[in-house]
Amino acid sequence: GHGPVTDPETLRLRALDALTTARDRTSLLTSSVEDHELTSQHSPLMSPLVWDLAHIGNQEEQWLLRTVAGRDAIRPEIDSIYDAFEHPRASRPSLPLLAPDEARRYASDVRGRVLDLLESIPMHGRPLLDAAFAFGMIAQHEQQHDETMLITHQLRKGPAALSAPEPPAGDTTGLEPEVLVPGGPFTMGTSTEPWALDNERPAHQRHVPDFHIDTTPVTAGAYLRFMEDGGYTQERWWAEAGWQQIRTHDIGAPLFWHRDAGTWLRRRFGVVEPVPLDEPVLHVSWYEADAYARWAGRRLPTEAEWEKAARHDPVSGRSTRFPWGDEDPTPERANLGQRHLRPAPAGAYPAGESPLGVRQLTGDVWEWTSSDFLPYPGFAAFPYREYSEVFFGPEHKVLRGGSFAVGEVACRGTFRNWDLPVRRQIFSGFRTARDA
Ligand code: AVJ
Ligand code: FE
Repeated sequence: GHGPVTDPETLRLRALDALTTARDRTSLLTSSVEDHELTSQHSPLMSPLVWDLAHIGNQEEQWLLRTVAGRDAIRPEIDSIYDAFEHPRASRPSLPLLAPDEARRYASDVRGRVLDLLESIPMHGRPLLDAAFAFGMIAQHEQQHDETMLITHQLRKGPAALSAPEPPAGDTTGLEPEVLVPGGPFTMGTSTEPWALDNERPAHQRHVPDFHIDTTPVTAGAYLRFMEDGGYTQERWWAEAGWQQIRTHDIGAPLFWHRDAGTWLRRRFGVVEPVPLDEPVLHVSWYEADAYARWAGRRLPTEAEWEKAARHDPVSGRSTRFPWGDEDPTPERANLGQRHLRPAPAGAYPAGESPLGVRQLTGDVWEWTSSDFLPYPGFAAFPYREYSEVFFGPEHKVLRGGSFAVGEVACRGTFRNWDLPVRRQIFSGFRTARDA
């Protein structure tokens, strides 16, 4: 269930569960390869995995032990090494990083002290403590780095280190290709979700005119038709900067795809397999998504359109927490939490559809929107400017919905992700829309 929980024991259990779930995943991602692979650089786009591990511990120490509990630093000399703003990812392998066993010991030392703190600290009285916010924020931070580490695993060369069961089957028979979302106001963002981050706040009214949106994310098969129709060779489909990027870097397919004897193959966590045509297309940039949409005679949805499709209940007029309602995600509703290491085919998760019948808005793939990452009216940075505020502006595009790699605690109908429009290593796909 949900609703404003105030009982401190319930809040403690929720925080404990979220922190423990995140740490289980972190442990798996950092123990499934040899230690020398934790310290090496798999891609200049990413940190060595051991940096993420100690950064997770360092953020937890800074927020929960120092800021919330007022403790002194355990290892003050390491703060600057794990400050994401001081060192670009490409330079992190040359920093004096904690070795894998030291990083593991540090993160678990911090965690032990945090769990002691959680047992005794009040769950109200300061904004950081209200509804255990700081603990929820730190669990989300760890899950976000677990997704980052999964991207590093995907970029890593060599035999598979991770495996997972297949996601449920998809079925689009009987599904209309698109859904009409009726125009009118809806509530965007939230002022009540206890662990919502600053950029999701506050709730406010938006007027969105009638529009149509795809029932499912765009599939690899549909994307292949764009490619076969010369999508990558015709400038007319491309934003100017996107055309520059694909020409400069000789891009002609999604990242991790290659052609072999006339068949398109893709590499996924160390396994090469034929591109599954019914799966949402993955690892495309905003420019590729935008070009496909134009070729299809359509456009990307705005962020407000996406959120209205995902949250607006036309019967009650209310915005729900998720497409299916207010209940937390379950394995029947959404592909989340790295439970499967791929998106489910289009049409999967009928139990997760929106009231208007839009599927797979939560989980599977991050969905590019046409919108720049901007603050909502009334935005206030909390608790630090470097989470969202410093990234607002036209250089970042918003992604919505969450991928199969996103932890449940870091996923809501209001959750906002953002990245540069050239990014392709992230678990990004899209769906298209059109004016009614
Ligand atoms: C919200 C996913 C863009 O990974 O850069 C992690 C999350 N912020 N540590 C990122 C984040 C600080 C952030 N994104
Ligand atoms: Fe971080």
